Amino acid sequence: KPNTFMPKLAGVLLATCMLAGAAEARGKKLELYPVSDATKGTYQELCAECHGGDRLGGIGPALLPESLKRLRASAAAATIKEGRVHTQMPAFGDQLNDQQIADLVNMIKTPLGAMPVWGEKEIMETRIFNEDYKPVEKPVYESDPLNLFVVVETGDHYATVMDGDTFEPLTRFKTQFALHGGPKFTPDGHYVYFMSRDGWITKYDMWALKVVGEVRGGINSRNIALSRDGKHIALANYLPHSLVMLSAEDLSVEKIFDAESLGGETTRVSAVYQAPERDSFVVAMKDTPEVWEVSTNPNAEPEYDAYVDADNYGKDGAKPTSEGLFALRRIQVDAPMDDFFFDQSYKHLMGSSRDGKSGVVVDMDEGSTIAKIDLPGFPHLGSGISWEWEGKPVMVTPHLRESKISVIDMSNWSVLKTLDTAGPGFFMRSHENSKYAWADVFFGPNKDQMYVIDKETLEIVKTLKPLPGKTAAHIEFDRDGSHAILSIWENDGMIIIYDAKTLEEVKRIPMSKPSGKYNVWNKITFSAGTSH
Ligand code: DHE
Repeated sequence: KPNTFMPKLAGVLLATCMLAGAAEARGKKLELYPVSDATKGTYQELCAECHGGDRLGGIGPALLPESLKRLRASAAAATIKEGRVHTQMPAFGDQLNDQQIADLVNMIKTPLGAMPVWGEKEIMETRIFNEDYKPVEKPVYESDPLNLFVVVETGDHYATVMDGDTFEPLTRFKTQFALHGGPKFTPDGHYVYFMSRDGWITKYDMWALKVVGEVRGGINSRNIALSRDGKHIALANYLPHSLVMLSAEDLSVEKIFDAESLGGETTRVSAVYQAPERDSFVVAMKDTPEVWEVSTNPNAEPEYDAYVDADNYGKDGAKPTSEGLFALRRIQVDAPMDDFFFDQSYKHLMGSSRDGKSGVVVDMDEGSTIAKIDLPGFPHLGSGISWEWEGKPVMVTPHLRESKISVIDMSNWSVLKTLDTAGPGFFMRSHENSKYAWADVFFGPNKDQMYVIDKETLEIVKTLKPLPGKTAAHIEFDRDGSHAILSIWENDGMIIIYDAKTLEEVKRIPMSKPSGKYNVWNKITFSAGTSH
């Protein structure tokens, strides 16, 4: 049974013919060809034990096109040939020739013939608890439990828990392979939940500093959210097309929504977010023009599906389709929306169009689109942050494909200002107590730069280059906003702590590709300076 308490054969089967790799590198689609019986045999003989006979994963990760999208065929080939460091993926270069490796890459990049079944039974069979874990009455350390940081290190698949006052690590533990998205803390900061792209959810006790248990809720997953009361976990899946509700207490399945539009069209689920002010989850659908709101209030009023009886929507005579806990409300939008940003009241949702050219604002109470914003260059709304500027709220977002940062006036949903940068960015952060917002350059030759923006003048006031040539990304603040922590995104990377006022460096701590850092206080208070 796959679990993180046993040594893992995690590693991605890799590989490919150099030609195919070069084609992919140039952005061309990989030309797939039929998988031969010989290749299927090789897979069963050498790969299936760790990655599953069905390629859905086991002690090693899933080997499906959805899971391997970010891995070039040439890199996949190299992994098969040479193995992968920090994992137990062995090298097969002595047993397989280049063509056999290319054939294996072709196989793992080929979609499964049918949607894998991953229902309650399959999920529950993966659930496992840590026998070494014992609940504790109070934290086993002296540090302020609400000023701890969790640092996710995707270089070697570990996480570090760090004291936010002394910046001393308290512990470091093995995680599932390829965690993605922010870990989610319970409202009291006692527990935190991590998610891996292969759908594993890990419950961790921040007081005992121990893993509690794990469950695999999906085959290829996007992110998780925790309900306002900390009792329910929602998991957004690409594979299968589902939204899974789990008990945060014991990780058991509470409900599975098949992701389908009212018209019956199936869809991948892009992401799920907690809307604390609304006591609900808000869900982004990748392929259908709907936004879902799922109530986390057991006493939620009945909800009515608009198409059931459009004229009587919500009135006497219309048939309720759901009520109470997990009541589902569907909001129809013009086109599927990808990435979400919410204002602090969670009344307004901003989504980006899939072509990356515009932002759409939805009034969540009315369930209708109230504005469209021209925002070319793939705005990364999920990293957007907001603050008050000259008496009105502004939202500031990096762009994934253009070298700019956009400032949006949220009082009339117009672009107030555009800041030019030296490359597209990914993450932004600020803190209520800081006069600065930080934004990275994530792509291109200037990915070693980090901008500091004055929140009053809306100007870049400083460009930091902590380690020339090395990606500087993702900032998080400590609880009182007096320090900003930056990641150097390299396998032999580090975090760098800055005085948030003087912008002077305070400390460097080596870490293995610290992809994100999460401060308990900033996360549980839904600070406006952090992505939610
Ligand atoms: Fe992420 C958060 C989607 C690629 C690192 N990313 C999120 C969230 C979403 C998202 C919806 C918010 C989830 C949450 O925190 O609950 N990410 C996507 C994509 O659609 C995209 C562009 C393509 C994909 O492959 O899924 C994508 N993301 C990446 C990466 O390539 C990154 C840089 C490396 C990685 O680890 O995969 C990456 N994403 C992150 C991180 C967060 C994140 C570190 C959490 C940010 C935070 O501070 O909260």
